[in-house]
Amino acid sequence: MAAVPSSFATISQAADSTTTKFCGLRKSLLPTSTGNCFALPKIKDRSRLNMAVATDASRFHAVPMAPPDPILGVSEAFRADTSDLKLNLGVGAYRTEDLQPYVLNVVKKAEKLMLEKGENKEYLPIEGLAAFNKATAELLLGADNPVIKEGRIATVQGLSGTGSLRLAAAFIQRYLPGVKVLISSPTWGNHKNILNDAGVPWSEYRYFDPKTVGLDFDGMLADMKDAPNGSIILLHGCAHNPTGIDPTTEQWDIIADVIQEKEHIAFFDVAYQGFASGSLDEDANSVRRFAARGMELFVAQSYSKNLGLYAERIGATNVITTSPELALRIKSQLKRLARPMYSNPPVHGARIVANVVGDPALFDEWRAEMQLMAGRIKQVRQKLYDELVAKDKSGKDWSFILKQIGMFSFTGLSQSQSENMTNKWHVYMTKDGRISLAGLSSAKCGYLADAIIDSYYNVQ
Ligand code: PLA
Repeated sequence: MAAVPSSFATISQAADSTTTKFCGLRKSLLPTSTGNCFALPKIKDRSRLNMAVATDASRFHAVPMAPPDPILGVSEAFRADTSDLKLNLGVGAYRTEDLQPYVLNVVKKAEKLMLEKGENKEYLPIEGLAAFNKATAELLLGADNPVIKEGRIATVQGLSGTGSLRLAAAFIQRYLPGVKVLISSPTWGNHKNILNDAGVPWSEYRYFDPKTVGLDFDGMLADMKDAPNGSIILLHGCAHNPTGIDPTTEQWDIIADVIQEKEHIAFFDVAYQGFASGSLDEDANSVRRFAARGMELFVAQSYSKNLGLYAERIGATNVITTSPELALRIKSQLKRLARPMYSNPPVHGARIVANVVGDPALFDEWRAEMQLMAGRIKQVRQKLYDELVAKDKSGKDWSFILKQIGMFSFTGLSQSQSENMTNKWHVYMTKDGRISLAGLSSAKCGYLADAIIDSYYNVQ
């Protein structure tokens, strides 16, 4: 393969992180609004200081109340509702047909093995558990992928998808300063928070077309072409959240063409591998096609959904680059960024993943359980569609629900309609009209269809 110039060519091997000098905040990164920071009161003379102490003893009195999180705040509101009818379709968390949380059998088996082995609780290295890092890269790319064989990947265990995205964002902020990340409109809301907090500039590319309830492919390509050369394009590897609309394989290839022409870097968020189609390999198709072209990539992975390890916070940051030597340098810098943020990652989830992926029998069982979960979601998707078509006599085309992929359905309900779903029907969902089908049972599909039809036709 011809030598490809790397976007990371100027990165040097990290020195021991304890000797790193950090020069302080750049002025441009200091918070400018009071929305998510607090301002210390300006106290000019001592009498005012005394009064301030007397009336409000806290130095934090200017801290404003933050709004509830648009997704996790929904679960808080759900917990507070005492109605028997209540249904939590907010957060994307898999429930059984009885609407109970589900711990995978393979996870229980792996944990039993771990207990029997009497594993210790020593610190992991900064980059995480070696067996996990190997397993996660292989799961993403396939074990015999040239990227792995040639050592062109830097993998660091992360704090699930969110933490792994955040680490990649910190790397971008430090080594590609000022480079803009383009995110889809709409996208998972936390992408914006992550980039904002990392001090990474971003803008949006068109993605969803409300008219066709499908992909605005031309708009997406046009916005990528319009972006400054060398931008970073954040893509959902599969099961786009919140729309449930993924590009086709042909469209992925065209997206890759544009990214290469423009010397952009693709940044994949892979939070649902195996959950979209039920197949780990199929759901990694987008990333693998890009990697096969020799493109440099960021990939954040999560095991929250596909292994049901939500609270274990296990995932990975991967950077695919052009040479093994550069991969080592990049990894050293990822470690240097991780050390002052959280020092080293938690071990439990990493051991579960390493055990499940590393044991052929457990691995097969995992795949079967994943297909079961993905299959149940497909079933309720179909049932919801059937109920809507049977109950809605207006002839509205609800088939978009069947075309969407993954955990969610993007219903097209407006904010006030979504509020009606919650206030009148006790159906908890995000205000952008997204419902998590992973939190729906077949038994509740009829009730949900009634709620959607009422909200759609009776609320402006
Ligand atoms: N990326 C995307 C696209 C996601 O949807 C989520 C989770 C994550 C990353 C991060 O998940 P993790 O940190 O748990 O690995 N989105 C959820 C939960 C399921 C959430 O908002 O935190 C959602 O309901 O959208």
